[in-house]
Amino acid sequence: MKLIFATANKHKAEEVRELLGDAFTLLIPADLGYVGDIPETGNTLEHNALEKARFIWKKFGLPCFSDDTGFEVEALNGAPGAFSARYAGDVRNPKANLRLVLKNMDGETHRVACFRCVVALIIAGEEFCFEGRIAGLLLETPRGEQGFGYDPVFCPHGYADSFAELSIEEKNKISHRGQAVRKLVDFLRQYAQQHQ
Ligand code: ITT
Repeated sequence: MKLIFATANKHKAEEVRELLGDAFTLLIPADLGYVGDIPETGNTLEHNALEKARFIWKKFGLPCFSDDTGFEVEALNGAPGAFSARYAGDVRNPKANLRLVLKNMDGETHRVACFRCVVALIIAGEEFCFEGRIAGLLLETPRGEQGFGYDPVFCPHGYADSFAELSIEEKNKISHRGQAVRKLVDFLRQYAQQHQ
């Protein structure tokens, strides 16, 4: 099955490609010649995930899905949340976002945080959402070179390593995105059987 992943984030695409395996041919908009913006204008992950998927569905009419992820810090009342990509300003700068979270959490001892991911799928014009969530602690200083975004400052509960110290395979096993994409795959397998 051919699927478009409505993302401009190469790291996400790499993780998702690993999760989908060979049963699906994964394309990103750039593979189809589209390198423009994919709008995400809402205040919630659900809104943004559906908005991104609808945009790409309208453009190409092929089964497509998107991923909207938020990093939610309890002591910041859930911020940066749906604004994770633009926390430090409209020009998306993951390093500046990470620095700003650390600055806003300076001196704070309650450091529980989570990643939440909503995957929105559109297939034959019908919309479905799948969610994944992982909780852990916000570290005081970044650690590790793998991953992307907020990974260097997030240590999942029960682990000694930050997400950026785990391999893609290890991160995928437990991550917000791993959970949501496994639900997507289960759904697509059933869907394919029912529509043979
Ligand atoms: P697309 O919308 O094109 O998919 P994006 O990077 O804008 O890509 P989001 O709106 O979901 O994606 O971004 C949320 C922000 O959270 C963004 O700054 C990412 O760097 C960060 N982020 C997303 N997933 C992450 C992960 O698994 N680990 C660490 N940071 C992540």
